[in-house]
Amino acid sequence: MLKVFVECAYNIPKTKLGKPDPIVTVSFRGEKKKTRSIDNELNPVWKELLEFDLKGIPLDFSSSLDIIVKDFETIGKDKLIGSTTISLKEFAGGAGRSLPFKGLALMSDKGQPTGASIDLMVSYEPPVSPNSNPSDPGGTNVPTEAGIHYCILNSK
Ligand SMILES: [Ca+2]
Repeated sequence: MLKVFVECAYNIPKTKLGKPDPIVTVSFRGEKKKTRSIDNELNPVWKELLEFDLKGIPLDFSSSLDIIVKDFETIGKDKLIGSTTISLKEFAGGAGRSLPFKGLALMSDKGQPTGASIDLMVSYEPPVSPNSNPSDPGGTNVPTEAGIHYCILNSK
C-alpha cells in the first residue's frame, strides 16, 4: 500500500476572480485520487489520506507521484494552480517507511514557479512477498500530526 497524506499548501496566488478553491489530485501509475476542495483559500489544509494499491508490485527507482493542485470550479473545468512530481526512488527496494515531503514548489504549466508550495507525507508498505514472515506486519507507519505545524509556520 502507498499512502499519501496531503497536508496543506501555502502562498497560492490569487486569481483574477479572487481566491481559488484548491483541490489536489495525486496520480500514481495512472491511477488518480482526489482530495476535497477547500473554498476560497490561499493556504488550504486538507489533512487527507489517499491510498493506492500497489497490486503486488513494489516501488522501484523510476516510481513517482504526480501532484496536481487545481482551482475547483462548479461550472466548467477546474483550472490548474500548479503541479509537481515526486520521485519515490528512496523507497525502492526498502522496507516500509514514511517520508515527509515539505515545501514542494508548485510549478505552472509553463514550468515556472507559482510561489505556492505543498506539504505531503508518503508512507510505503511493500507488497507481502511469499517468502516474508507473516508475523511481521512490516511498515505500518501512519503519518503523525508532527508535520501539521510546519504548514502553519510556512503560510504568510
Ligand atoms: Ca473556483
